[in-house]
Amino acid sequence: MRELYYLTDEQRAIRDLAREIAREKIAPVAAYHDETESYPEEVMKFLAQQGMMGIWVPEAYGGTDAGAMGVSLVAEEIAWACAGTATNWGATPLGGYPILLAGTEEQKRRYLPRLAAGEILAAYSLSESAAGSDAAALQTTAARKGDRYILNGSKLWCSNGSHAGVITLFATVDRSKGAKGITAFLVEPGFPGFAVGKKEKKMGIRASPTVAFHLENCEVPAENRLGAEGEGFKIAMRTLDFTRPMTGATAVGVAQAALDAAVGYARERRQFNQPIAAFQGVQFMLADMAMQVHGARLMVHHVASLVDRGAEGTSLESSMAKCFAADAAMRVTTDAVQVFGGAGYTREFPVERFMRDAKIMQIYEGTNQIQRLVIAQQLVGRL
Ligand code: COS
Repeated sequence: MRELYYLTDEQRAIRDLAREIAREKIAPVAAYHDETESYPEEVMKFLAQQGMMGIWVPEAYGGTDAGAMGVSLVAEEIAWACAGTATNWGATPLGGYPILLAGTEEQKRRYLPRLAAGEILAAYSLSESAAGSDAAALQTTAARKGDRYILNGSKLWCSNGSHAGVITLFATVDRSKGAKGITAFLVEPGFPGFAVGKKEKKMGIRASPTVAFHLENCEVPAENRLGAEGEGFKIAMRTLDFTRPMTGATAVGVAQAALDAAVGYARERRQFNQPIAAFQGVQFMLADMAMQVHGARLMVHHVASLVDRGAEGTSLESSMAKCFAADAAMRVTTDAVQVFGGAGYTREFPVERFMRDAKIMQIYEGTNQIQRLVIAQQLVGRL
């Protein structure tokens, strides 16, 4: 594929460094961490050493300020090698972006430099057992008591939550107010009353821990409230507008990896005295896969460039990019398994992992049904 002419030299340099790390350090251990469901500790440390944790952070707080495009480029490259590692990496911009959006100067100075350096990682905790797609229905409570808030409840499905030094966690100060009661807090795992709960056993992205949190009279200093009481839902949604393109980019990375593997295998594998790539049926599959990957990437880059130009209200383009890219990844990885035939169904080849990993892209950061709902609401309004 031809070079993407619209990238700046800086964006190309960031992408090329991420590509090198992904191919040399991450790809060789991806199958191991998938198989053993273990945390890629060394890889995460290396990403931090190479300055990859701070690309979304402004220079004033120690980052490289590469914006949504930088985040998308890096997410794609890491996901090409290991979608679980990309999820661990992406949890920090996801958990940290609310600080950029709504943090006080003091909060920014306290957390952003450490996040940029990779000294601590972040996570984002919105979901609960009864509040998945219906995020505003969350039940975890926060009650002000003097100079602190007391939080009670349980959160679910937090990516990289067990390894985060700060978690942007959403609770309600008044359940009767629905979305308008939701408030964001910066919770540290050492706060009294905070505990990490069970780690899910998952189909894919097994290098990424997905955990529950339990808050039992958890004490959060009032200075760790992010934004005003009741502003949390909007902070949560605006953050997702920023990070859904990153999820789309993760899906593009997995899809590109599946396409690369399928092309390589189709050229090598011989049946009926010729490489299977010589059959038009296989060629058409590969051509459709390539168009899906390319289209998804362009949608992701389009919304990333909108965000970086300071466009207001990118929900439509963010949801389109996330939804299209995730569906593309599911289709492309499924077809890659088909091109590999029986071999693709075994764990000797990576395409079955890509297919399992792609599935979560249609679910996390808002299911693709929720994305379609957001898109439709932008088209026809609220009826
Ligand atoms: N940016 C800013 N404000 C937003 C917003 C956005 N992208 N989306 C919604 N809001 C505001 C609305 O404008 C509304 O404000 P007002 O009451 O002042 O008008 C408020 O938030 C409530 O919005 P809405 O009524 O649309 O909320 P719903 O309860 O209907 O929920 C969906 C909206 C379904 C889109 C939301 O719950 C959602 O995204 N769910 C999926 C959650 C998710 O992605 N989970 C995974 C995340 S963890 S990785």
